[in-house]
Amino acid sequence: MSDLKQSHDSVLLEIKGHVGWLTLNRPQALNALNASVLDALEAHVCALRATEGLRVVVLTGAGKAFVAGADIKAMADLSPQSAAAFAARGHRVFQALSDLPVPVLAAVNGFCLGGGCELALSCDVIYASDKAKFGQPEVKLGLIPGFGGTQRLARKIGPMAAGALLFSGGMIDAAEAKRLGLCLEVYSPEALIEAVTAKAEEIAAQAPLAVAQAKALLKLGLEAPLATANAFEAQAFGVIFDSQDAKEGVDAFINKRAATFNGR
Ligand code: DAK
Repeated sequence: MSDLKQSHDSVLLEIKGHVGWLTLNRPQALNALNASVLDALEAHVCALRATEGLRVVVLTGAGKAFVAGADIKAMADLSPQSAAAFAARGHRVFQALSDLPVPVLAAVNGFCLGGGCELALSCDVIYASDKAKFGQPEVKLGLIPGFGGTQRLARKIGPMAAGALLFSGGMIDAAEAKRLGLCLEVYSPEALIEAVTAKAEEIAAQAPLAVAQAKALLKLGLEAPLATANAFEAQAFGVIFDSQDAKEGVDAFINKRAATFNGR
């Protein structure tokens, strides 16, 4: 895959090898989510879905924030109908990101609040810098989360810890987020991107069909009864077992050589 850069100004997309990098790019507003950010994100997610050879996506923020929430100034004058439409739009874009067939990693470089926390929660794995601050401060504004926070947070860290964050609107640091399972690893700000690049490349080196199937089954299993999800796993195992990459991986192991996967 060749390297490629695309810009919709408020969100940048760069393809580096098999990895798609999305960078929220409104640092002057701490990358707050307005309609144009959602539009740009949606356009890039759509482009990523159609990108051949894509194996991983990483989402991060420019400047000192990942995303400091929905754009409070832009939201101030919305009618209830427009507010509901804005929330539905965010849900659709976040779901499209979450539904990408490749793993999506969040590299949370700073403030990760409200809609920003909800955006990170739409990713498969969250890594953070030790400067990151997480929270759902909506109740401080007289609001509730509008992009899935009341649902995805509890699924990620359990209803009690989620409730503590949702009811207080308080911020927690990256160490506390890690303790609660809201991020997986914490790095120094200087080390974050290098570390997440290494994680992304590690994933990109694995058999793409198997990785995609593992993601799909993981997500299915969060919604479906265990017996149903296990039945899907057994079925998918048979399909993957017949792939060229499975033959290559097993042959490489037996012959003590490195496997080369081609996604077929
Ligand atoms: N929206 C708009 N502008 C923001 C912003 C935000 N969420 N966060 C920061 N900014 C802007 C600041 O206003 C400031 O702009 P200027 O004054 O320079 O023009 C600039 O970014 C730099 O911010 P600060 O000067 O405040 O930076 P500090 O380091 O001093 O403070 C901070 C950082 C993150 C603690 C502070 O900026 C802050 O408290 N930000 C707001 C955090 C927050 O409450 N976020 C919103 C969470 S609620 C819904 C849809 C979605 C949602 C709800 C409903 N419906 C459709 C109804 C979700 C809502 C949320 O996300």
